[in-house]
Amino acid sequence: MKLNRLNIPIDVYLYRIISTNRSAMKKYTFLLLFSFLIWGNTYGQRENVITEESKVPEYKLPDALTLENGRKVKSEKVWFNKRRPEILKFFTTEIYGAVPGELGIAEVKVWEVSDDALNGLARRKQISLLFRKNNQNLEVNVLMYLPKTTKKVPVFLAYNFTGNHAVYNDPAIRLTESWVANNPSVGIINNRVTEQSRASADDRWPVEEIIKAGYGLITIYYGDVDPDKDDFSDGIHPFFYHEGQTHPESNEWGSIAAWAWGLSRVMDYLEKEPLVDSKKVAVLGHSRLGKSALWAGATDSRFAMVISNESGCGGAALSNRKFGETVQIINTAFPHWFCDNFLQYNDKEESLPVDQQMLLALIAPRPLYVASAEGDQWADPKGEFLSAKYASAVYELLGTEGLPVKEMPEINHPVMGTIGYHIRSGKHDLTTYDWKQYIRFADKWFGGK
Ligand code: GTR
Repeated sequence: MKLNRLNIPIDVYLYRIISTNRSAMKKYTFLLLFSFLIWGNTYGQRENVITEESKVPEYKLPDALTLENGRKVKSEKVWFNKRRPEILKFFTTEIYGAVPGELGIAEVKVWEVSDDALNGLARRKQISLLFRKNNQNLEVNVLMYLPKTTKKVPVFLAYNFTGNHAVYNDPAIRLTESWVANNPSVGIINNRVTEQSRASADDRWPVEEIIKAGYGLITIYYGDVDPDKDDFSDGIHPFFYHEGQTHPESNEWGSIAAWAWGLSRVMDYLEKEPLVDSKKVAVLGHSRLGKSALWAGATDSRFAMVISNESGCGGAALSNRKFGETVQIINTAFPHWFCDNFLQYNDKEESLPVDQQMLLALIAPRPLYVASAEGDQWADPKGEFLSAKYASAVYELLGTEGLPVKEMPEINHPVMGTIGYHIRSGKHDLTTYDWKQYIRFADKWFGGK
């Protein structure tokens, strides 16, 4: 991904133009590209993006272990019965948005099962989960690579960004037919993928290593559930509209909550899948999909482990530090990710009664891994670390260690308690180094092969 000198992905700026004004984009491509590059480079100064630690404002974090009525939480019972529901309610109605109803899987279509994937090393299974309501249909394609054993296997469940066919060089993987953001360099044209798109993201998915370590990989394209554009007429949202409605209510779900909902529906399926140990599902996501994985872990305790890879603002990073991407910036660039109520907190992070350490605390006492990258200052690595550190108070109350260190570890020195953390060298990405740590973490908590 191309970055400017503030490490702000340029796709943030181009994204909105591509998705909202495609004909203008075609006509003025070069002019737009040029002006947006300039904009990207000066954005930091114009918007006062904080990129130095000395500029971080003083802040006082809301306390996960103090009830709204001011009393301290001192027992597991008060945490689970009172405080956790308070926090969950706030995140639900003011940040990510509530799912407006229930909708189960109408049908599971099995496309194929093969025992001969990865040169005989793995099983491959491709299915679709079909959702139906009021003449509307949604198809979520699930790709599974599983170790060949007679036992049910632990798995990593993760969304991919451009379609299942992009994760591995395997001609048997079905090409997605969903809308995908244009990227001619990997053959995505007119929002449709082509043969050229195969394996275009395979550097993010070390499938063979995952299988050899004894884990399955289950992946879905996030756009199957909700295409990533500021358009609430497609994806899962319209399934729940009352007559005449075209947009969720201000306390109802944005796209992150929709993607988290999709992960839970895959979990519904996995509970019935004989090849998978549904008690050992680690939900993982990178960046915006890391935000979704965290929200899925917070709202659905069936996920036994949660892994946030560089999820940043609205994910693991503390909002009150206002370092790198802020609430205002994210709500402006991606107005569809959160619920509309969240707009009230633009540039008013200090008025939030929660911060993101409390999102992490909702996952306690389940194992949680937060990862940062040195070159990803936009996501505020220190804010991600501090969030994991402060969430530990809840883990400790629940009788488990949380993060095993108090200071931020050195680059490429992972630490692993019930909460794991690393900051690696390199840029904003999901790398084999990251996966190696997640496999070690899963070995620690799921018991290895
Ligand atoms: C960026 C956005 C981040 C992060 C990232 C990604 O453009 O500012 O919050 O989610 O996208 O998903 O790659």
